[in-house]
Amino acid sequence: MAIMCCFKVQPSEEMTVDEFKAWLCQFDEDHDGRISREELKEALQSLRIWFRWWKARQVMKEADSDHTVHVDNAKEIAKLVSYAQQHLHMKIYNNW
Ligand SMILES: [Ca+2]
Repeated sequence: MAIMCCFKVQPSEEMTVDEFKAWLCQFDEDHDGRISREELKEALQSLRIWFRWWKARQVMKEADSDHTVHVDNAKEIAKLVSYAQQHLHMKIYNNW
C-alpha cells in the first residue's frame, strides 16, 4: 500500500496523481494508510462539495471494489482518481 504521506497540498486547479494521494493522506485521521468513508467525507468537505455525504457513498461504491469500506489499494485509488476527474471536476494528471 503506497499512499504517500510526506507533503501537504491544497487541491488546486491542477495536480498530479501523487499530489492527489498526498492531499488525500491528510484526511487519514487514524493513520492506518486507508481512507474510510468518514475520512473521505472530510476530504470532500474540504473541497466544499455539496451533498458530500451522498457523494462519499457514491465514491466509495465506485472505488471500493473489494468491499472493505476503505480505499486501501492502488487499484481503488486509481478508481478514486478517475471518479474525482469525472464527477468532481478535479484536474488530476498521471505523473508517468
Ligand atoms: Ca484511515
